[in-house]
Amino acid sequence: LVPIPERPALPLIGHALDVPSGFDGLLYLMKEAKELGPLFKLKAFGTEMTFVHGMDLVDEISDQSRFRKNLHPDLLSLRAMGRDGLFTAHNDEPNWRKAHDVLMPAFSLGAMRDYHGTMLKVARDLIARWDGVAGDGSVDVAADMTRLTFDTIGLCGFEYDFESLRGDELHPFVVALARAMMYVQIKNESIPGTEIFRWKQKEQFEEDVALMNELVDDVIARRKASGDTSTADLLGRMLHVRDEETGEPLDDLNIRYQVITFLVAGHETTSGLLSFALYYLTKHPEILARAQAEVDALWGDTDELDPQYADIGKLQYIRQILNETLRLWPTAPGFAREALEDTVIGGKYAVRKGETLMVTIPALHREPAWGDNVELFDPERFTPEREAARPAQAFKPFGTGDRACIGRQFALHEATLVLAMLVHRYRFIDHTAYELKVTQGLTIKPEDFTLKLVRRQTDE
Ligand code: MNH
Repeated sequence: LVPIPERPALPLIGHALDVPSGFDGLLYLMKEAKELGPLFKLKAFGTEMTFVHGMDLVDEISDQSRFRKNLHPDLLSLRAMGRDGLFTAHNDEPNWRKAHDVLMPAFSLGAMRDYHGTMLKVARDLIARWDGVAGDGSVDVAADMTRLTFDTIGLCGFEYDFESLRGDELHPFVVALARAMMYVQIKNESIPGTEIFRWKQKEQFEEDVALMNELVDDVIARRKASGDTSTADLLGRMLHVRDEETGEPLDDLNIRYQVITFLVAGHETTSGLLSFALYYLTKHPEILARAQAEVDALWGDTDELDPQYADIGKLQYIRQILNETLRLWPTAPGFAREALEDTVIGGKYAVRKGETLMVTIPALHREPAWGDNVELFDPERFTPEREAARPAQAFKPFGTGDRACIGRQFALHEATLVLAMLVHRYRFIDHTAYELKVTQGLTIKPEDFTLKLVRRQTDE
């Protein structure tokens, strides 16, 4: 046995002074990953955490017979909002299995057929908004992508229209959610016990959570009162599909937390993915040209697009662009695992039962299996041949095991549709000569990334 590598640490404070906050913290972890080997340990104020990114180790701790999801401190803070919703449920909480079984069919590849029309409607709202700016002002990419993904999950999941794309004011729920997420993030990065100095923010957080709960409870109550028992959307399934094991549907309180979970998990990550993808396309004209050639071949030179469900599977190169974007900047950059029993990993590192093993996904995605030029944006890495030749565990943007992302198909269908439509309709003008700057909350996205747009179709 050998100790897990770590830098020399100060007493009590540990490495806390070395680790910057926000996105610089992630860059720091990626740098340490390169220097310290396949895993390393950081300590701060009496707690310690092991970060893992070596491909073989990640593969080993993905083994469901020895390891499972770990609720790391950030997820525990998020539990104040998500409780026993899918994302923040403890592994042994009965509502996890129940909700997982009830909801899985609603996230299968085939189920995307039901959401396609709604996703398309919201994509058209975005295009109407961008058409109004094209040839003139600029758009804030990440902000508009967030509006898009939020409206999409609201409508597809619960037939609730947040109308974020059609107005300029954000819905109070969206404002409350963004502020609550910020609070959770600041809390996570602070010295334990210092919340007491942020009592005002804590009060605001409690108000925000109450507002979100009330709105969601109201949506649930109105659906129940309507007498509509269809199981076509997520809310319908949660209210009316009985779980096989217990013979019961989910209870109302749990449905509240599932709805909040989907609103949180279903928008930030996908909007970050779309924003990074547009960033890379703007910086790689030859890749953008290939993407345009793909959508033009499928749809022709019309400004009256009517993308079909079946088209999404044909957009192979757009999908490669999205995968390569998720390789470089997986928008949920970490997930954590824990051992079921005290054990040894990599044949030599002792690991205690239950301790947090945090997978630094961007570091995994830059392992030697990816070749020599890992920082290069190259969608060719995701041709079917190259994918088949590479170990599957080299790419884990959606986590692993039974707690992996349930919304993966949903995110990819939505992102493929929207990116294809945008690439088909606009040229992107990098009017600020943008240099990538990333903000990190629980997810990452490009900050202050604005584009000017020019319509490609000449028939206007
Ligand atoms: Mn998603 C879990 C990444 C889109 C709903 N998601 C996860 C995990 C990762 C992840 C990583 C595993 C976390 C962990 O192990 O602690 N998710 C993404 C990314 C995108 C994404 C990179 C988009 C790109 N996720 C979505 C969408 C939805 C969604 C869209 C819903 C519509 N995700 C979830 C839920 C879970 C999850 C719910 C928790 C699943 C479970 O534990 O059962």
